[in-house]
Amino acid sequence: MSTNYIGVNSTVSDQLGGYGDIYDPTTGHYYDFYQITNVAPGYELNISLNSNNFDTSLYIYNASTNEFVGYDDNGGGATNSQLSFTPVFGDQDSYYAIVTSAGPSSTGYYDISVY
Ligand SMILES: [Ca+2]
Repeated sequence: MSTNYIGVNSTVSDQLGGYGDIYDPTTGHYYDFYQITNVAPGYELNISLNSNNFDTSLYIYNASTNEFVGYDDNGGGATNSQLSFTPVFGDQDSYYAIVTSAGPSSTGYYDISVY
């Protein structure tokens, strides 16, 4: 698993289905993983995932508890994703944002923001 990083109060532009991306042949989806850095526990985070190329889906995963703490498909308007969650003290370095598409075999450019 190749992991990228995104800090709080920043935006990353990347490509789903780009070189080195994870592809799961059982679901037909590409995935990009981001560890969220500079997290302050107890303060709500808002994550936005926008693309003009594909219908986005966004998951938030807590690697400490091994649980998904959030999922959104179209909460960001049109086919874009947006969700909020409040990081728990002690798990502030354990949160991952997982970028993928709603349907299979989708690729293209996107922006992910954490605020
Ligand atoms: Ca969507």
